[in-house]
Amino acid sequence: MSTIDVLNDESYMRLALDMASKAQGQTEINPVVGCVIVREGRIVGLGAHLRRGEGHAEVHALRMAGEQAEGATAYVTLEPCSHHGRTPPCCERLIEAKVARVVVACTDPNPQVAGRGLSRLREAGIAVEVGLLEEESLRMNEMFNKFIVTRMPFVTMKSAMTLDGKLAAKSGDSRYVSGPRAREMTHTLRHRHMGIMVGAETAIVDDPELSTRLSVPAVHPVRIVVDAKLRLPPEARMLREMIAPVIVLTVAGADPGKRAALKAAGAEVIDCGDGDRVDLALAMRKLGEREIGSILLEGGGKLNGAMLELGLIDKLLLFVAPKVIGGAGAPGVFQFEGFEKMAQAIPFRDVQVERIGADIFVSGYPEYG
Ligand code: AOF
Ligand code: ZN
Repeated sequence: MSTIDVLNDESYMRLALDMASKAQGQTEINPVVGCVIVREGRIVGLGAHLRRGEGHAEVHALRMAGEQAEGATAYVTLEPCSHHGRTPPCCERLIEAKVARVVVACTDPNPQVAGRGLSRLREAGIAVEVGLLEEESLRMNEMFNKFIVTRMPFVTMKSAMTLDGKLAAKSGDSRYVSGPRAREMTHTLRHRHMGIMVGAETAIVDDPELSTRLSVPAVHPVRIVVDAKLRLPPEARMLREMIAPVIVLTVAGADPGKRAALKAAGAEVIDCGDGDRVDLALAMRKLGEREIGSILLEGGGKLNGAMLELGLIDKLLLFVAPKVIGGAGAPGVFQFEGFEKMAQAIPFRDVQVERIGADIFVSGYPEYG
């Protein structure tokens, strides 16, 4: 931002987006939404949706504005809702408050809303404008946008690899591949996702807690382990530290004794198919049914490869550490059958590159053919 933040529609919408962005990770499957109400050159109300089941952004902002909402402009990062969900429709609240103008960043993809909120406001004679900072708002809610339409969790794969594509040394040692700033970002990502998923191999070798550790308190995701053979020991650290639920994804034929032991240790064990391997597409559907709307996938290489091969990864975040570890047996970041021809490679779109401390940070969205 420059020294003088010129006041205009965009600057008020940016304030609403900033408020929304800080609530990422605390609204479960709900979107993050911010609202700013301005009348005659003064901000008279501010609000953000902070928790599922509680007030929407507009409701908080309108309550603060009180009678000053009459004739005011409301800036909202998402189309005001038109449905009776856990809370009554926001568009009716805006109409009752006699707001004159509503500026919206993007429409709500929720099939129960999808434009109805906007038409309701227009019918009531309110001036409605849509599309201001739309890209930012869409990106901020990319996980909600997928889940609300497909009921499948949005999967962000995050990994750290060496320049030669390795997750660890041949001994299995992986502390640490990337630098401290990259690791802080990882913990912020854990806060922002409802689940964190690893393979049994990683869970056994690293014995991770899979918690969110930041300099401020943060939300811990549900810990999910893909474990067809139920190799996760009941005394694993994540089961000893019950800071959040543990879900073990397995198959119908898994050993009943091990199943009972994991359950006794506090894990929820979910069957995903009756083959030798966990049916990952079915697993995603079952997690979606449990309203786990977003998952941070933190590998290993086999799970990353399998998820990519099945088209189940929505977004990739990769820290590339400027070092080479070598070793034919050292695990690679994506392990799967692979393709014969370079032309068959899975391309990524909207790729961005940044330096994070000493590391190179690459993000992008896989495009499945
Ligand atoms: C808004 N403002 O601040 C939010 C909206 O279960 P409910 O009642 O909270 O409804 C959730 C749905 O409402 C959610 O799927 C999305 O369509 C919309 N979220 N709408 O006008 C808000 N959080
Ligand atoms: Zn609403």
